[in-house]
Amino acid sequence: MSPRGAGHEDSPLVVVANRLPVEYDEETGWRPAPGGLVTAMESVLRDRESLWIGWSGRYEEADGGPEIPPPPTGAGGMVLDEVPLTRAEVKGYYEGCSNGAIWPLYHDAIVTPVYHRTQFQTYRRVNEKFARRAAEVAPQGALVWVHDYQLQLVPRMLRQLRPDLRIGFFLHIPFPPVELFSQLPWRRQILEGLLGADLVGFQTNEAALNFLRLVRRFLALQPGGDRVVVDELSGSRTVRVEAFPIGIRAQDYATLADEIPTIERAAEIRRDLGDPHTILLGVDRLDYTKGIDVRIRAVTELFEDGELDPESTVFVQVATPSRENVEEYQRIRDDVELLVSRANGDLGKLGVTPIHYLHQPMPRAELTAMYVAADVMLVTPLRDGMNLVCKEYVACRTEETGGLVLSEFTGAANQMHDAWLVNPYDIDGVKRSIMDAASALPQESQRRMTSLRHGVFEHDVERWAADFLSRLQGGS
Ligand code: ADQ
Repeated sequence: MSPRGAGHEDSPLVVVANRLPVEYDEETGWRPAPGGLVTAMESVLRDRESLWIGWSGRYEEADGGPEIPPPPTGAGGMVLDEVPLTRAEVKGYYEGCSNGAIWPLYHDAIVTPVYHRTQFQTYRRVNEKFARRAAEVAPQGALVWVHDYQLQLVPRMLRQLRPDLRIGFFLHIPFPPVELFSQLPWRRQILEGLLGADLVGFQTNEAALNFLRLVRRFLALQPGGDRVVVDELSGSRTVRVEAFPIGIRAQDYATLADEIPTIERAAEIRRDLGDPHTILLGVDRLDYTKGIDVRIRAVTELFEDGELDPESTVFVQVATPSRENVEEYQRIRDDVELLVSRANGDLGKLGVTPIHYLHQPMPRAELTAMYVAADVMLVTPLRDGMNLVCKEYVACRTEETGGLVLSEFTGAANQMHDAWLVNPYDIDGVKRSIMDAASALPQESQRRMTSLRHGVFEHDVERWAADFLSRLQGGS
């Protein structure tokens, strides 16, 4: 890999993502949108000509709607460019095709994907909108970085409109094996769409290998190593396919964790919870892929078996509301809330609540104080592209204490060998690992945490972005 930032400062950069890094609120106007992508991109967008194309979260009205100012300028002077979407487009493209079909299929079909032809037509139309917009505004010879599963057709569409651009695509979620992907009625279109890029990036090597196998199987191409040669009217073109595991701004988390108000807030959280000996913590978007139910079941059984004592251990689960218009998300919310209230009803006493459940987004500072307060972090997804929460926890453990229980089925598990790794389908195994992490000797916890922290700081998000862009620019 080339050194950070080297070799790609000169070309203008265009980011194409489903969402802009800002959203419009009728009362407060434009405000920063939640989400890690913008923080991830900030450092590479600083000091270079850049443009971000995405949807703002507001719906386009048939009559033009109320007068709303254009999005403000983003971090580092980045220009924000809004792709307007109608309510029907968001329903078909985002809620339907992206989150009802592609998201579950790419996550091991944990819930059954639902394929609707009309929703795919909307997906294609919206991808065309994004591609046309990028083609209109991208400076000559720019680098264009397209993000995620909502926009898999964009690379090819954009190449047809603007062959002068260098196009990169990064998938933030898993990419499934042949046996699963083959279900997709639009498998050819998606593979061809992605191959429109010069560089296709995944979170893990397994995902990249899955893609290469699929290209061989369904497009009859013969990848050589991480390269696929595609024949086009204008001649042949080489596409690179590689893993770029995403990281976090580790130093920012560590700095915030060490600030006095954070330390005081962490102590206050512990007091508010009744000064327990052990705090177990889960933090996720409320999504059926995250295995929130798995860890609630495991912890509940440990309380029932008497291995954990509700007088001295509490479990706090923070869940951000997510995709609330999609039916499966309403169902997982009900399931989780039923499990929590049953456990508390059966195991609690007046003044003793074994499981604290917060269904709300949380400011970064509060989340950091939670990470500082927690003795054991539970991250048990059934499948996850990477998972940033486990990296955030580790970055915040500046005293090198605490334990991480981590699902083998996260991208992060490939890097974080010193976590207590678990198969989330094996509840007894999860229970054992929770107990091992909670009762580990201080030297053992510290050995593991030191090693985990080293990895998280070494592979931070700046490095991720710089590596991707350097490769896109043509670095070897
Ligand atoms: P997500 O599925 O959203 O990301 P994750 O990587 O864990 O999952 O990121 C979640 C982010 O939301 C974290 O930064 C976390 O701090 C934040 N968050 C969670 N709960 C919160 C709360 N209650 N309040 C405020 N913030 C909260 C997708 C993929 C992942 C991949 C990332 C990045 O599914 O596999 O790691 O993109 O590529």
